[in-house]
Amino acid sequence: MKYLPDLKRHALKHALLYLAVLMIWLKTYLTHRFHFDLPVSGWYQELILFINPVSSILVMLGLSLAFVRNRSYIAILIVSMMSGFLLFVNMLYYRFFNDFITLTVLLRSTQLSQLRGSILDLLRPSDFLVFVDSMILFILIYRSNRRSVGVSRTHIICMITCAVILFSLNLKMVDKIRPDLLTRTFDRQIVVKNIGAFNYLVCDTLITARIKAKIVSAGSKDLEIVKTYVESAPKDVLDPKMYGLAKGRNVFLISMESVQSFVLEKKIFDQEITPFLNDLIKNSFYFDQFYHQTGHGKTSDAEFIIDTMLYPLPSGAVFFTHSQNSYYSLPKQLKKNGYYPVVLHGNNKTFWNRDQMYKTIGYERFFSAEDYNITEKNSVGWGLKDIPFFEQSMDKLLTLPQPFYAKLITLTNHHPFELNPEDRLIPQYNSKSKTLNHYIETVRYTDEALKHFFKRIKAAGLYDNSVFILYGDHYGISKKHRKAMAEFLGKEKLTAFDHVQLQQVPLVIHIPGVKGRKMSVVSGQIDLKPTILHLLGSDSVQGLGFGNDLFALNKPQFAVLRDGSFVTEHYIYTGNKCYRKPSGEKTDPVFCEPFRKKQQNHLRYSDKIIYGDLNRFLMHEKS
Ligand code: GP9
Ligand code: MN
Repeated sequence: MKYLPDLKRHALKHALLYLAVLMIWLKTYLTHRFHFDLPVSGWYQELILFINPVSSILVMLGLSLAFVRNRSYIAILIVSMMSGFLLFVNMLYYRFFNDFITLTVLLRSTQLSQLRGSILDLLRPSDFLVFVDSMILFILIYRSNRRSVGVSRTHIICMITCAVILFSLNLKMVDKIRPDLLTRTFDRQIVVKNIGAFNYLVCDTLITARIKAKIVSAGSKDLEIVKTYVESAPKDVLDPKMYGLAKGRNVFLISMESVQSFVLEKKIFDQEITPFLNDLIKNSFYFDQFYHQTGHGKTSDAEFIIDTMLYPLPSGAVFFTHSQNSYYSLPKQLKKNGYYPVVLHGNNKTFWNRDQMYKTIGYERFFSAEDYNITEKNSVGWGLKDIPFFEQSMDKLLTLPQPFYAKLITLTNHHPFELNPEDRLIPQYNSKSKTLNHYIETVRYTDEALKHFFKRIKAAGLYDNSVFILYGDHYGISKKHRKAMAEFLGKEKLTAFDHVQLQQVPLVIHIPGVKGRKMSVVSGQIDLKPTILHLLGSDSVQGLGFGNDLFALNKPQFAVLRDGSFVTEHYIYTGNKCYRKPSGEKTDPVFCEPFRKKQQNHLRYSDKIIYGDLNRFLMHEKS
């Protein structure tokens, strides 16, 4: 009780500081809630959104007070104005780009200057409310005769400590619904929703600084090492029957969400899971030993591998971490050959940082969620269903200059594999894993969507002059479901060997007018860039990379997975053990040894190219 008067005196003395915290907090929350379109559902997410601004506000105030301790009121005013400015710019930026500001964007003038042109159109009177607290504070400070109340070092330490505790609490709460949010960043919208725009700006700046430091420390000597290695590999001996076979045709590159090879040519209750694909592969080049090589970046990793002929990173999504690097990419090279490269995908454009990375990689246009008519009726699970996605994509494709290189990314067959009753086209499988049972249904739906799409393409007269490349992006059924998978595959149990084999995803290259055949060649997504370029009649593959033309007469039977496992014609290496194919028996590691060096070099040098942004030196050499 005897502390009460002390507390009261303390509160009165620091009233302005508390008032500032409250006002900045409130305006930040309200801006996040009502100006950004953040998908908040349920009280828990609402609570996270409400509390997440406090830690960053305390840090800003603490630091500002530490710098101008004898002018504490001015320090408070500066923070209030600065937070208002950041919110203001973020609101305008969000309205224009549907995305949040990062330091890279703030420092790179191109995007902000785009904004400058339409600033008047974007402004709303309510935007200025973010400066009301600064005005109130200014009046209060002006009216009082003082410019400062003593803020001790202890106060400042207390504020920063509170901020750290609050931020940790914030992350703990988020971890319950989004594990590894920061290390496995996949969507800026979701990160901002969970930690707030200020914290995001700081985290992104720190991560970017660490990445930049690595890039700066890399030199052209590193490039020489990698170059020597890559150039020492045997050159592709091209198959003259395949080279230029699809020259001048439009390219449809279709990413089939989570489709693994085990569903193809397979029946349940006497019904095919992928009837359309099963028919298509009869008239196509079908690669039945093709592996996905993705890591944390899942779909985006697959896209990265195909477009750059580099491996994704051992941790994090390269689409997020290295979207500012220089890349020799498939879209850029195709553009030089007169192609128009585009991407079509019915999800948010910020997901996997696609909006930024696609610019870097050289796409001319990205049709994302905002370009599609997405309603509750035509959506399920992650968003727009595959059939309406393909249907709406058709109208967009017809407006494109030809020849085009169009990547279409499907979505319905995404975990947790939800489907509306009317889209269930196969009886439900009856394993103990609900996930596997639902997966089979959604794969069947995606197969149907592909059938419709091909029909529409034929009707639009686009079919004959096109080439179609369909690939599974990564696994959909994780190790967790191994019991049900073993039962599905008619095995007693699944071994590490089987697990690697389950990383096979379908690759179908369909060239209308060409019969095609089954291609049993051990290969991976990394091989697609040279394959596509050669099919289109481009003989040089620009940039350093690790793939080989799938039709090359000397194609090495080799695929490296991102976890370090690898597959050769006769062996599989995983978890430091060597297995013989096809039996899966463990065998002497000496058999795998000759390929192990190659696997290590591939991953090590690919990482080196990305971490050191080595292509910039190569581009410099060439210019
Ligand atoms: C999201 C879609 C799915 O846009 O590509 O992403 P995933 O989780 O499979 O990487
Ligand atoms: Mn995916």
